[in-house]
Amino acid sequence: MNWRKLRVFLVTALVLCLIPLTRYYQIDQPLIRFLRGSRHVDPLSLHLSGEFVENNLGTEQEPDGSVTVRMIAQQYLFIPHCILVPAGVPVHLRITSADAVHSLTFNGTNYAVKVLPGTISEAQLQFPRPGDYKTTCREFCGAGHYAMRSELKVVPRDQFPALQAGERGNCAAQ
Ligand SMILES: [Cu+2]
Repeated sequence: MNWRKLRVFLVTALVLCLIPLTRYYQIDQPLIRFLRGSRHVDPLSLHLSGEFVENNLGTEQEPDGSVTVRMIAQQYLFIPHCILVPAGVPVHLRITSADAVHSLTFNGTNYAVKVLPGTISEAQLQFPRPGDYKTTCREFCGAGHYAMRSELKVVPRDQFPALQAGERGNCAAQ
């Protein structure tokens, strides 16, 4: 094989490798899915099955006193729209996107969580004092990006367990 042929071969091989990369979201990748493990979710079926179905979203009390918050970010809202957590306890946030890349930020804090479709973003948060925080999307995600806001309500720690299970999930009832 002479150098010219080798060069043509290498360029062709490179181009053939680049095509699948540009079609990243259109191919099924069993190996990547396997390596990603449990953090992988299908953005198209979030509302149908799995961890992010509607009645599983919001705040859940864990046996050790901490809470887990599950959310979905989508153009142009966060679900649930208003979340409720107790003050001074660890908050495990699990959030995924139904469409574009978003970024959930809690105004007045340093917390910012990048949210990507196809994977679960996890963050450990803690809010020392009761209060209301505005949450906004800080990643330009489309025409309605600037309206993508929601709320976080931090209630006193002893008040939270007294709430009914249905009232803990989000602050719509408050
Ligand atoms: Cu957004």
